Amino acid sequence: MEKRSWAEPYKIKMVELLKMTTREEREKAIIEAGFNTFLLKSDDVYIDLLTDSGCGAMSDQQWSAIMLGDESYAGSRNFYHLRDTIEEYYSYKYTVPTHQGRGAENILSQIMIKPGDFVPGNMYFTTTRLHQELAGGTFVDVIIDEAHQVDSHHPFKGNVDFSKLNKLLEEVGAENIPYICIATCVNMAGGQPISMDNLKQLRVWCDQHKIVLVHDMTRVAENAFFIQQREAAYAAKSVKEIVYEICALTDVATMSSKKDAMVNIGGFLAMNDDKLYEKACGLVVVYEGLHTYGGMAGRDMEALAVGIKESVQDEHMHARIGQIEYLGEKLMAAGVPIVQPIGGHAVFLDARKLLPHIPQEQYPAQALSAALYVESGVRSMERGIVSAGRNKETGKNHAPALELVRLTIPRRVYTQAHMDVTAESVIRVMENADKVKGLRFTYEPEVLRFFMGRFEEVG
Ligand code: P61
Repeated sequence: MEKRSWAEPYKIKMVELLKMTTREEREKAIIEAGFNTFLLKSDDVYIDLLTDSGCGAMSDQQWSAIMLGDESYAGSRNFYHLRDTIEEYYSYKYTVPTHQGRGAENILSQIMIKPGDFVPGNMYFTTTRLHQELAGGTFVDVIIDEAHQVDSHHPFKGNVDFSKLNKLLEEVGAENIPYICIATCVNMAGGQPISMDNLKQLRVWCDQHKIVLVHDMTRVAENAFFIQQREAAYAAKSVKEIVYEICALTDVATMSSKKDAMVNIGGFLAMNDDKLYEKACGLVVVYEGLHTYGGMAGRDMEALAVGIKESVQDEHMHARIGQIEYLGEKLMAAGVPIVQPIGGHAVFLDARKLLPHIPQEQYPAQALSAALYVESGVRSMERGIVSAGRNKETGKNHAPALELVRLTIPRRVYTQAHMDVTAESVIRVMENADKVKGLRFTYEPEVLRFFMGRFEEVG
């Protein structure tokens, strides 16, 4: 009975057939892909846990919305529906659509950051930090220490450490901090939430120092669910109410709609300040498209408006997080080291513990991710030293404490049996861990090297 408690609040109407491959085929494919799962062809993948981005299953309501696309160049009715939905569900008054999250990050960074600025945040995210750096800023990590510890059971590892934030303020002054960027359900920490209490304190801090509070709301509904489960004052509130309250505490939002909101493509920048909106409109026409479509088709804006409504339903979120916990608990029961508590969008394997014989400079998480693919056709993503890249000043590798492999669960796509197969595959790799070899770069791109970098085995 317990196992079924998170059963999905939907049934399957259409399926996509998967190709099964042999071990020999996968060994060949991973060498051709330079031991980088981003470079595999999806046809060679059985269970695709690379990401939860843009690969969720849309509902019949969303597919119907696609047929209501108004593809007028200017003033599409789908834009107005989307704008009103964002205000209703997320509180933000002005919306600038973008092709995806990083489009919004680009515009925001260019408008708000001047060279020499510092931008604090609750752990780095790859594209977010890069856009801050391209605008001349420096990212500063102000997340609590527990977020960097795999074994810490802190219920809100996404929280901000105010001593770190105040130290930065003293060192550089409020005039050099254009904003603080807070992610809900922090991706690189393992999908870990920030508490409402911490966010409220942050609101006070921002008001005190007149610093803008930016919200990376890519996974806000997942964060809201954890607040409902873990923060006593919110136990009786709906995910929808909590989502609204989180957003209303912040000034500006960047969104990759490809995650929580379950569309295949899309994003937006949203805000309440009319001056900022004016500036954003000035830039969106340069990089994305007219301010009433940004980088999106009318049909995609319509599907997004529907996706937003579906994403905040309690029963949806219960099943969503339930599935991730199911996989995580199965792995823990078999002794597989994973990030605790189990997070919002993925289960994160601890590559340091799984492959203690591979030093971090030989990219253990990259090697583990490749080995898991060869074992069973399950595709995962490295989230360790390769993803962290190099320090922009010194050129040295960032060496993060977290050396992880992310098993990311797309929304409404895979079944419990797929989770079982995934767990069995990870366990088999763990049993043969000593056979996994370290890697070295054969091609290292200058930025976001994890996307297209290539490797070979060491020794
Ligand atoms: C992901 F390997 N995430 O998790 P865009 N903020 C946050 C995200 O999670 C995010 C973006 C902004 C992806 C896709 C991806 O290093 C990587 O719509 C919290 O992807 O532009 C995206 O939104 C950017 C995978 C992005 C990566 C960067 O799989």
